Amino acid sequence: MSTQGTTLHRHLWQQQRQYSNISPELSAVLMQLAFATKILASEISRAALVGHLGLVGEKNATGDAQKKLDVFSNQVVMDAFVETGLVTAIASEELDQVKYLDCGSRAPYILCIDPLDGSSNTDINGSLGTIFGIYSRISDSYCGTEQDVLRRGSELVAAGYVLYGTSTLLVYTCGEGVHGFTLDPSLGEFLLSHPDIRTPERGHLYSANLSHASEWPPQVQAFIGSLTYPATDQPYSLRYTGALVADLHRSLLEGGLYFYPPDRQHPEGKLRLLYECAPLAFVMEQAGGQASSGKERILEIQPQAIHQRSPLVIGSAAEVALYERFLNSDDFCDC
Ligand code: AHM
Ligand code: MG
Repeated sequence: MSTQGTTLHRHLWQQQRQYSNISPELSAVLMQLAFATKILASEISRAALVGHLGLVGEKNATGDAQKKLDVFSNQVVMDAFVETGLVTAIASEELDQVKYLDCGSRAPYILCIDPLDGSSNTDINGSLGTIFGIYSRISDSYCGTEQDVLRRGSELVAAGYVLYGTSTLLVYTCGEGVHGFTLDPSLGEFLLSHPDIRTPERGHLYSANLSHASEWPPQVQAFIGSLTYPATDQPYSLRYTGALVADLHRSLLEGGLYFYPPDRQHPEGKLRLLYECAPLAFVMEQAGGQASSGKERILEIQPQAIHQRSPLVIGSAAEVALYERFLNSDDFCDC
């Protein structure tokens, strides 16, 4: 089948006809996200020209210094859903509390979002991302409740990310495979470029911030040793951009893994479960890979708070399983 010229809209229409779990409203949520991210792609590309680089001087809910582009991105996402009747609640990295929209509208979905992932890259023209997860509303209340938001990743109905790199790429899953769309800026359309993505069973790349290695458990240090000085195989190469979406995307296409274990500054891990770990875990599992905290499957973790953090190891099934074997082995610890 030729994929040339398949817009995101047409693809969703076709998927909707094929799979009953993809409702017209869910497609509409994905189209609104695509619209918001087109605005972000445009703004990111000219941020240096319009004074949108640098800090705003505030910290967000999880203590990170907010960039001007963080605040802008969050606002664009909020504006994309106000008065649509599609989304009743939004949990965002940039908001202290859950934002309830369109109370009483019976809006069917919940959105968990990191509007601008990798924001340390804004001022150096590095890769950035947006990560999103969508749940069906379960409460019957007027506005939706926090219980609608605090859900296991296994309940996600859709998830994905947008990578703002050399091109802008939207990758999503509704549980029926993983599909990628490249933004054609001349048309202003996301066009299908990566149908039915499958991640390789293993790879030869890993992504991690090794500056924290001395603070990681000895099992993780031993794991890195096994990648760098393997007994038989070729050594793994390190690739780390500082943007989870960009590193994850490389693992998705080429195999390998990304991991962010707990360290002194982040005893629970750095990455947030609801709007970073779980959506990307859903994508990775749908593509044939795995995602874990090291101890349990990310999609099985019940969140207790909207900004809850988790350790993350995500990527090819073989490497994630190997990481877990190391982490859970007594051979390398003082225990
Ligand atoms: P952010 O959402 O505030 O940008 O934080 C998440 C980012 C990830 O994209 C990236 O992999 C990681 O934090 C980088 O952290 P570090 O600078 O500690 O390596
Ligand atoms: Mg992030």
